[in-house]
Amino acid sequence: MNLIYIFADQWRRDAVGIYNKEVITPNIDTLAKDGFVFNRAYSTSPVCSPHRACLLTGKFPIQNGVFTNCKPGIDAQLSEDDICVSDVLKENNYETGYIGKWHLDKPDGGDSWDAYTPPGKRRHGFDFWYSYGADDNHNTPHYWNTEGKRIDINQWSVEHETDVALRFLQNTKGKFALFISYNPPHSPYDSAPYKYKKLYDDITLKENVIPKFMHHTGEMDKNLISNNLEDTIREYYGAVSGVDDNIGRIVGYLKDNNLYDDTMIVISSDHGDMLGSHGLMGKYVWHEESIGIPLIFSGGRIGPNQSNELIGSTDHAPTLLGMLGISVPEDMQGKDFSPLIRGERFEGYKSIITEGFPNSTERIKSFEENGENFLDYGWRCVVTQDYKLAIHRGYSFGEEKQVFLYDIKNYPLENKTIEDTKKLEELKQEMRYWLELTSDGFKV
Ligand SMILES: [Ca+2]
Repeated sequence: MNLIYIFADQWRRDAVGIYNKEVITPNIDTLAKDGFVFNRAYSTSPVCSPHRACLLTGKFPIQNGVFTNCKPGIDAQLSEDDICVSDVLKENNYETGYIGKWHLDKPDGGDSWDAYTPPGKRRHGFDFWYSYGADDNHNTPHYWNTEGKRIDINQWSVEHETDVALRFLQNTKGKFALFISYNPPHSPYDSAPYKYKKLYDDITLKENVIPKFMHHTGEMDKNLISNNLEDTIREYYGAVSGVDDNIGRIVGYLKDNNLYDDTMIVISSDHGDMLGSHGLMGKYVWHEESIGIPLIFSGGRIGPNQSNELIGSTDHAPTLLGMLGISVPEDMQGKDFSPLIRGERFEGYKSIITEGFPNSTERIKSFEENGENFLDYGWRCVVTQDYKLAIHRGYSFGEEKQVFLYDIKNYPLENKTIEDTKKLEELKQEMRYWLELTSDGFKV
């Protein structure tokens, strides 16, 4: 079976038509209807590079070393030595390809977050390469190709990357595994073609929206200074509809060329976007809008079915390999959910963990100057079917510890916390389980 893994950046779970009728995603809705839908997929560390490293290595941030975004001054990047799902696919004779945002290498210097990933080990088994590090100019994107040559383009990145993906598919000779990493609907929100934004008229704001528009890490949101939230959400949903339209082109190609039944198509994202909920924008926080992501397995004669099992970022790689009948490397920490997708006996998780760490050189320094390991701080959150516990020990040294216990079954908008000593202790115990498993020095 072939694999096409498509993920879009900053695309929250409830910005998909199957969860929110206001969002127009007919192609994804059809994949979902025919395929296997995870209703409770979570980003294990809801920010670009950490999710991506978890996705490819099947390991948690403390194990793979990517605790925050790869950016100037931060010592974090995907290790050459970690075995990624793509290394395993190449070893198993797949024609491998990566298109779009990578964001797993240290920047080349200066203020830019962008990075060139040279051919060789840093590409982790991906032979066909059409990618860049981090850059949000969605209408003037650039890429480095297989040979390492830089290419500059004047076209919406999602359309262009789909053109490149279709060319990849036309040129494949054997079984293939293609990863497509779209940057939109990531901000700046106003960059998708107008034909998509104009699909949206009245927008319903979620009841937990508070017009403050900060990032959880403390910065004001730059994208909202000259804009209003309704218009921003129109643009965000428009970008999602544009992603859907282009996913439709790929599915159409597979169907027209009798490849659909032999190709597993996975649709997902790296994390969500708060879009004003709880007064926040962006991600890097434990609320559902930030950590909840779409996850759909379709094509390849998969489904139809859906599940409320809890699944995290580290589980994608083992599950992809399981679905393709390839054994999972022993050091991948995630779980293979393929038995569940195939309808076989399966035992899921009682809870999953999601994590955020101090994210700037100044903040990291504040811990080091006080003899503390910064990786023991930030926040951890465990989610069960009905409850959520978040403990925040601060992004800088000396911040007061905060504890938030939510009843997400009865108050899914998380606009109130509950007090329940027994439940709190039960979830703390779950958190301790994950901290021990991941050799995490965070104190509950
Ligand atoms: Ca991201």
